Amino acid sequence: MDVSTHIEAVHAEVRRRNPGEAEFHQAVTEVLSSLGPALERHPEYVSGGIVERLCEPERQVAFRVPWVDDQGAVRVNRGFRIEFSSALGPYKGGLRFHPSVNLGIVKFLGFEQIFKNALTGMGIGGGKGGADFDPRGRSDGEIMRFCQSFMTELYRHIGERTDVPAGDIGVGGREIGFLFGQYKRLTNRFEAGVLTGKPVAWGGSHARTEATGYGTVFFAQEMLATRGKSFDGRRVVVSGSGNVAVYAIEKVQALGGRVVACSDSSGYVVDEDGIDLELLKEIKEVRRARLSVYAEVKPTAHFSARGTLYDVPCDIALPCATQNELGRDDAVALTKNGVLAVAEGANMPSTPEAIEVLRGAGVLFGPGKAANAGGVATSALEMQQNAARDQWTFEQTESRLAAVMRDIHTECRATADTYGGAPDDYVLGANIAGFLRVADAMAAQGIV
Ligand code: NDP
Ligand code: 2IT
Repeated sequence: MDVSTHIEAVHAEVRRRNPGEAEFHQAVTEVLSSLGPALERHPEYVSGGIVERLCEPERQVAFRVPWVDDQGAVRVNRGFRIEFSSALGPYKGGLRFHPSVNLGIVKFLGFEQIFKNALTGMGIGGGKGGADFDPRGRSDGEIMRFCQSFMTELYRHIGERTDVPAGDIGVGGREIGFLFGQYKRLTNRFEAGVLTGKPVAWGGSHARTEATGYGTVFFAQEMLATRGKSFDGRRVVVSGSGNVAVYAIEKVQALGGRVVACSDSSGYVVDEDGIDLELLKEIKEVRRARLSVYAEVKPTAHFSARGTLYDVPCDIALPCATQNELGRDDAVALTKNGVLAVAEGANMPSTPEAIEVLRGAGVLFGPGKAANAGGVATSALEMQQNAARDQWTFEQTESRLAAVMRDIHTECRATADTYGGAPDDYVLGANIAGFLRVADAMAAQGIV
């Protein structure tokens, strides 16, 4: 069978077998559309059924999560853990708590995670999980009871050598603490390496909190450097105002850029003075309030509940909120305003149509599985420190993160070049480089 027929057959089977899972289809389509040149050179991957096997998760767990709210009412959510690929190491990937979570969302995230984790070069497989639980407006007690109930099922599926969850949307240090406490109670083991993103005081790694946002900026910095440019003096917009966005903003500012806009699900703020990061952290992380409060407090800022922050003129855009938040019209607005680079801090934030517009206009485009790999890479560094019962300094850890991001950038370019793309085709480079690492391991491990 020729390669394109093979890819189309796998694609058709994925659509048939996973009906209605639009985001999963989108993630698979994006990867498969890059793999032709790799499969042409490696016919053994076609005969070995590598791509078919990669598109089917090794294991999918879905479970009931019952809990009691502060009024005494019984609530029921659905929890998931998709253990997608263990070719390179224990399943690894975050947990997302958001009302939009469903099987298709968790599978798209788990699928992306396989290639992202492979790109880090760090011996971690791919997985993802979460629940359709909405943490917004919930008390600490409710969050704790939910996390305990979630872990009461999840604990039997995870372990430091089996599957190592971490945070994602709606899951940060507070939730990881509650999840870890319940795991420890159920197993009677202080197994530090079973979760990453732990607080620094009891097994966490320095710089893990910052890692995804910092890493995205490091990746963008590398892309800009290939054209003799940098963040210094540049206007930047960063979507979202959660973990990834906040630390992306921090690093952009440290590199001399001016972040003029950020957002949350209720709208966006423009502050021509540059976003006041301490104020933003106070509002989002301490008060857990809406972003509109920022503009109520800061006279130079205004909040808009309509439209999109991609209309704000900028040199660099860092989408750090959620999937499919940057559409075709946003990409057109960005290119009209002369954007130089877009690096994805979020997972799959740009639609395929948006990517086409950006790449067509010659904009540097860093896809999430390369640009946001710094978070999971630093999780792998956390696992390493846990295994050695050691803790590195912030500086040591950050310099390891910076090196990983540089290496991923170099590998994406070299791979794109080797497989017939332009060196700045980071989509082709990331997909093929990640795929080859996983495919080699799968081929060596037999049909499992
Ligand atoms: P947080 O929960 O800390 O922040 C999420 C941010 O995105 C919030 O500002 C939130 O707004 C906004 N947001 C979430 N859902 C939507 C939506 N449907 N529409 C508009 N805005 C939305 O999550 P993270 O910062 O950790 O994650 C952000 C992205 O980065 C996700 O795509 C995640 O998968 C990805 N990522 C995260 C990593 C990590 O280490 N945490 C690693 C790699 C990727 P609001 O507060 O109003 O809900
Ligand atoms: O999407 C991601 O890479 C994450 N949410 C982080 C995963 C991890 O295991 O640190």
